[in-house]
Order: sequence, then structure tokens, then C-alpha cells
Amino acid sequence: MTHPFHAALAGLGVGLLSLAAQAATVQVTVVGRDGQPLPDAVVIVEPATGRAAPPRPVQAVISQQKMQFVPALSVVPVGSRVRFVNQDSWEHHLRGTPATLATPGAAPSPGFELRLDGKVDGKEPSAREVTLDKAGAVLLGCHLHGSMRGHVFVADSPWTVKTGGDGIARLLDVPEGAARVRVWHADQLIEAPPADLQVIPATALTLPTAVVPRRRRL
Ligand SMILES: [Cu+2]
Repeated sequence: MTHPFHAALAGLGVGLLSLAAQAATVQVTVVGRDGQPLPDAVVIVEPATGRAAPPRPVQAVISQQKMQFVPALSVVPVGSRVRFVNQDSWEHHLRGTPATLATPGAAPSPGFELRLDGKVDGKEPSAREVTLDKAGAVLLGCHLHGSMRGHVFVADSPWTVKTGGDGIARLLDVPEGAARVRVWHADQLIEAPPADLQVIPATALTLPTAVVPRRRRL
């Protein structure tokens, strides 16, 4: 016979669990080959059961400033619009090309090209917009300036976050239970297979990678 007190506790436990299921936080620390925290790595968590609704598209801005893409890495949900704004006083001829292999059988993303005039003092900078409707990484470059390099990671999982300078990505409201986690980084030569993960209300893990970043941020 079950003691009433135990039954009450069991009920409470279930209640707490279902509350927590709304708001599991997954904290992932990504480290490079040298064991140091890896900034600008994209962490993607995909729950094993049930397909989540695709994330809501956003409007993002990437500036061209002093021959650099700012930010160097953007993470946007699939279907988002990205506005390129040239703050330099000289012309850029931007291109975006898929940086990951297309799904076998799927039509490859054609990429895009944008010509942006240099900024004239006292006038609005020239800007062009593209819609990114294919998931995956897009490499940004410039036909006129070979040193310019940037990336947009187009996400189809709502749990897709880039790591900060401390190598940490925090993913909020992840459903509890079995999930897979994978990491994308611009300097990763081969993407490692996804790791299995059991999501509990507060999940923290460290993911080692073989990435040697081209350049460390100071
Ligand atoms: Cu350029």
C-alpha cells in the first residue's frame, strides 16, 4: 500500500518536471584543438523527438567597415532577410556562396552577388538586401578585396547560437530529453558527427573540436 505522503511527493515531482520541461537551459562550452575556448562557433541542438516549428525569420544587418564584415559571423533563422550596408568610402562587390555541401538530390543554393558603391560624406550608405531561404553556412567575400571574409549561418533549428569570446553558447527553452548537438566553425575542415545529449533542466557540457582558428580575437 502506498503511503499518502509518498503519493503526494510523487505528484509534486511530476508537476516540477513538467514545469521545467518548458525551460531547460543548455550551456555548451566549445574548445579548439589547443583546449582554449573557441569564439564564433555555432552550436546547434536538435531534439530527437518531434520536429520543432522552424524559427521565425529576422531582419539582420551586416556592415562593411574598413574591409571587414561586421559582424564576421551572423546566425539567422532560415528565411531571414540580411541587409548589407557599405560604410566604407570605396566600392565593394560582395558575393555569398554556400559553404556547406548541399543535401544530396537538393538543388544547390545559387548564392548571390551585390555591388555596393562607396559611402559619400553626408549621404546614406549604399545597401542591398537578400533573403536567405536555404539552411547552412554561407561564405561572404568580395571580388575586389580578397582579404574580406565573413559568414552567415542560416539555421533551421530554433536552438542555434554562436559562442561568445568565452567559447560559451547558451541555448534557452530546449525541450528535455534526448537530443543531438553539433558544432559548425568557419575553420573546421570536417564537421564532426553530432554528439548525443540528454537534456535536463540545467545541462552544461564541453565540446572539444579539432578546430585551429585562423586568427584569435584579442
Ligand atoms: Cu570589397
